[in-house]
Amino acid sequence: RKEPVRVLITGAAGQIGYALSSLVGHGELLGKSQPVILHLLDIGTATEPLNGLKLELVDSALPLLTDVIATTNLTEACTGVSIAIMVGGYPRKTSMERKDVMAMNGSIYKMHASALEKYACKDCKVVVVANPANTNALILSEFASSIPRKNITCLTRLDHNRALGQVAAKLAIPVSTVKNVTIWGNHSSTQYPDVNHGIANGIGIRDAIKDDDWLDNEFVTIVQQRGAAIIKARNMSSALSAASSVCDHIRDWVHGTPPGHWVSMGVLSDGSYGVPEGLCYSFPVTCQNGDWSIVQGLPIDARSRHKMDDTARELEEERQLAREFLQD
Ligand code: NAX
Repeated sequence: RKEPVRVLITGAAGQIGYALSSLVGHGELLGKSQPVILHLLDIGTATEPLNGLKLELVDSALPLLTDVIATTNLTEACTGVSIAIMVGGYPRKTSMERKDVMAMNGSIYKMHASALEKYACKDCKVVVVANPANTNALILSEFASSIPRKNITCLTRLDHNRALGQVAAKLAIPVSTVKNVTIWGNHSSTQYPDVNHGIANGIGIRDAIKDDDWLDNEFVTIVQQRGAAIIKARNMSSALSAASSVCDHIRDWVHGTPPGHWVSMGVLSDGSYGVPEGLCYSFPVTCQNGDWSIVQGLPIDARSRHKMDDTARELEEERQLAREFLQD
């Protein structure tokens, strides 16, 4: 039997944490043969639901779940973890843009960064889910400088999966036959869901759908606004799909992407595709041996260039706001 891996979920008493901890216990994060010890962190006001979650996990009798540590102590939560899933923070409510929640979350991410730096494994892989996810990840990387920058990412896989789902629905084909869409940029309404290099049923998505107008307009808007549509429908933000996408993100990162497939991840830009260096920007990536690399050489047309630059500009503004806020 393999040694258990310690997995941290912050904000575990929230609605994503509720769905995610069960998926992790079922092996959706690290595979069906990898035992895990769940470290569930939340704040004092959430102590009761946090403990309730632990009771439910015990009652689920999950064979892969070696132990559950439910705590409001940041040091205990971070100690020895090699995967950190950062969900804790204030969720976006209807009519709130990500910038509105930035001030609330910036200071949390600074504090969590210091704790991870001190107590987590040195090669800990981090995915930030809490919004503004890209900028929280950037803050984390700046304040946890001993964790390799490559190990700090943010979740745009939900947007990627939403794009796959929309293409599959339009063509009435299984989602498993659609691949290689790309989410560029920010996990916000400026993100650019790009199908120009995507494949559906073995042919280019544009050739399969034969409706460039839909792909260039309605499709982009649906994907960009999907989070808002879920909030409108549920009166709560996405939880099940977010939890499922976190598992996809980490599993592909750790176990690798299948040959010929790429996925979208928010990673620190090395300047690829003219994206300003150091921004946490969503790119097309492949993963191998526990490392991601940006897919290189995709041709970018003028329309795409414009949208990629717009979302980069928003991230630069967020970075500036974060710097000002964290200096105060
Ligand atoms: P919830 O409000 O249900 O849960 C958040 C939890 O975080 C709460 O239990 C709260 O007590 C806890 N928390 C607050 N401050 C904390 C701290 N300092 N340390 C530890 N825990 C703390 O929100 P939920 O719906 O689960 O969403 C969580 C985050 O994910 C939000 O920021 C949300 O905007 C973001 N999302 C990001 C997505 C993405 O694709 N990147 C999609 C889904 C989601 O909207």
